[in-house]
Amino acid sequence: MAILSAIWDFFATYILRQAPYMIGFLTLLGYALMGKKWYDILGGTLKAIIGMLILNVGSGGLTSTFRPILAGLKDRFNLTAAVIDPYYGQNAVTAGVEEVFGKGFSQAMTLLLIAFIVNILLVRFNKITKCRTLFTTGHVQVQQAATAYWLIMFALPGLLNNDVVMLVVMSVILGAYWAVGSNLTVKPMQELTDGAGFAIAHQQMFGIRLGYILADKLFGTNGGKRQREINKVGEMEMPGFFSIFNENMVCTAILMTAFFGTIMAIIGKPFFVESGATTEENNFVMYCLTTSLNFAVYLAILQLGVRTFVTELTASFQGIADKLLPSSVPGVDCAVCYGFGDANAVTFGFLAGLVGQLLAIVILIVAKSPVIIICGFVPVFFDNATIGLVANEKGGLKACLVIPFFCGLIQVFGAAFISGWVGMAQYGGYLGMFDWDTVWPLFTVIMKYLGYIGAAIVVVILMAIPQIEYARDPKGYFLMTEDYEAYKEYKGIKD
Ligand code: ASC
Repeated sequence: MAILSAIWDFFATYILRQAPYMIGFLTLLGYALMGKKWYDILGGTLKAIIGMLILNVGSGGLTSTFRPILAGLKDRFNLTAAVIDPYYGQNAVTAGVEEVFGKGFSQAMTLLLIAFIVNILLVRFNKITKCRTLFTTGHVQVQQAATAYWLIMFALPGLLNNDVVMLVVMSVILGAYWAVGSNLTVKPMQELTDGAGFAIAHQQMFGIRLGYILADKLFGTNGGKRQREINKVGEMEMPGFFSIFNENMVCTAILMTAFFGTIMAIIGKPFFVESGATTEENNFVMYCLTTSLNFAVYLAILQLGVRTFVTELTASFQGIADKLLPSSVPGVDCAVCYGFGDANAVTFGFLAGLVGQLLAIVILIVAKSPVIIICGFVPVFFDNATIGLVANEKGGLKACLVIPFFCGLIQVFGAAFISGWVGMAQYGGYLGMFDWDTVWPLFTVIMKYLGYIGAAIVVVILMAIPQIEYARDPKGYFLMTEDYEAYKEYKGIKD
């Protein structure tokens, strides 16, 4: 028993919660189930792990470079503000959960494990549930389990009396959200990647589907019902000077230098010297330039990581889909889709979202809101870049700018509302990603006012979503993940 528990602990800590090893584990399992030779399994597994580690260098580099800059705005303007960022959010839970609810953080990790099992079961029985996606992004699951733990305890304080019931209720809700949310991204991702065979398992899954629908309805061809030329980023003829913007690295470099250069200039050199990011002797303009250019560098690294592991993961997952989880695809980090579609849409989506967030923050300050939010890099970049990329695919440049702009507003207002209401803002941060500023606050309101009936309603709403999608296209629904070429033929989609 002790050995089993040690193995389980090791698995939970070093595999399940570490995306590179989780992806590696799935690749290994998939290839083994396909009966591949041991050296092919080894090679594929290593490529999957290394690819994901490279992706982490890119996304980690972006976050560690640009997070302090945005957070610096808080100091520059002497704001007492909650930072919306998954890591600040997680710290807020660790710091406050004992004090507010008298419960330890470790239960949130138990919640993660049980919710993951719920996700597996929902996919295993997808003939009934219609859920096709397995969450594989462990670090995100930790952050979400922590936040859900707080929100649900706040909404249903009666659960505090019985740990077992509490964990069961929470796991069903969170596991259903993982399965249903990532399932919502299957269609947008299959279209974006021309059937690469993955979904997104991240923090803006409802946002992706909403962006996809709105981009099509408002800016696109409305499901093919309307003829409209959509001008996608990257497909437009840019005249003269503007033609250099077609090159992703150049475009990112120019725009980021303009934006971050301005923000850094506003914050001022002393802040960066004090925080140890640069020195008094170093030229500040050159420092700002290099920092801004690094944006393009990290994006390029991130895309290299995606190219390294995606094919391995999706090819090997076929073994899992054939033997263990029929018709399923892996749900992966949102950054994985940045290797597809138009890379400039990533940059435009992010900037439009940043403008939205900054405007919303100014509105909060002017309106003297009791909770002030400061944008964290992770929500403002990873949410809006992802939604922008999908919106561009469906509705072109206008969709890629307008939809993330509104997402930016919603993220700040949603986060201000929920983090103030549930008492997380005073611990300095909130998860703040799109779904957690929209769908989860809604769930929390429903549960707070309707109690256990509300919790049941939340689960019913979640479980109804894949059923509705299935009912609208029973023939194409599973075909989309099983055989995308056949699906395209059936739908009459041209290459
Ligand atoms: C998150 C989070 C990160 C990033 C990363 C994006 O939500 O916690 O570290 O997004 O997953 O690639």
